Amino acid sequence: MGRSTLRRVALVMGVLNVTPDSFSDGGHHPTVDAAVAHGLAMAEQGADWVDVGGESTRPGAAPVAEAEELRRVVPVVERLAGAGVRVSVDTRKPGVARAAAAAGAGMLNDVSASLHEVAAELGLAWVAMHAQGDPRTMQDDPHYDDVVAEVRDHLLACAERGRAAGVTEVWIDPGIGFGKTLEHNLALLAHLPELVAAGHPVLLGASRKWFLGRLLADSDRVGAPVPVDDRLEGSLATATWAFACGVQMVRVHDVRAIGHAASVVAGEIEGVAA
Ligand code: HH2
Repeated sequence: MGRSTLRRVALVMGVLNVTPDSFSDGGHHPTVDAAVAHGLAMAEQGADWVDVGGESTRPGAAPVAEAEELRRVVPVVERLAGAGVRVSVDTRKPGVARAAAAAGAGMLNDVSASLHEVAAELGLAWVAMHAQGDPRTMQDDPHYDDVVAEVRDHLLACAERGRAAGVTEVWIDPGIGFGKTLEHNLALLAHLPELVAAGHPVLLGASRKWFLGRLLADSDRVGAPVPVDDRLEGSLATATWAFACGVQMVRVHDVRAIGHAASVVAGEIEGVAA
């Protein structure tokens, strides 16, 4: 009997927020043990990376002190990396990036797109994400003349800075929901192929975000956005679209379902043995 293996050519990053207030999984993992168990479960379900964050960057979120972010993040990174999981750290603080790298993280997910020198010094892959403004106020009145061109140009400039600083693996991310209206998010999604064509691997984080709640509510003809735990179809649709556009990794909460979608849209059969 022939045997073949399905290999995914698009990657899945599982979200692990060790925070009390993240918009989707805030407070879900109140202890190190609970967070580690969820990270291991996501790896088991097929997450290629587990992204550990200790500071919410949802709209309106207040900043977290470095000591508190370290306390939340480092033990979880250490245990997951020790178990062989590829760990990314979602932080805007050089000190947290350094401690996470020492604990075994291999990627710096940087929503401030400013830590290229730290990533280079630590030998970490670096995700440069676009954001307009600070989480506390970024959704007050976001404005662009041409959101697609401005986001792309900003990310290309960041990527060049990263390369010049010596980062060997630079990812770019349009930052869905970070200082963007529903229309801005949809324009960025519609033009993903142009971002992919810019020549750097693209990461997309649309999972369970507010704009999906809004679109799903419109589809259901109800007023209030669909609740955060009920946005799977939207997360699946955006991930599938992203893979079809050539996006190389999606950052998601629902790892198993999105991994299945990745296998269908971006799977490759290899190794057919006799
Ligand atoms: N979105 C969030 C956090 N980090 N990183 C990247 N690269 N891209 C994203 O789109 C992105 C991100 C926000 O989502 P989440 O972590 O689920 O929530 P919170 O910020 O409330 O912790």
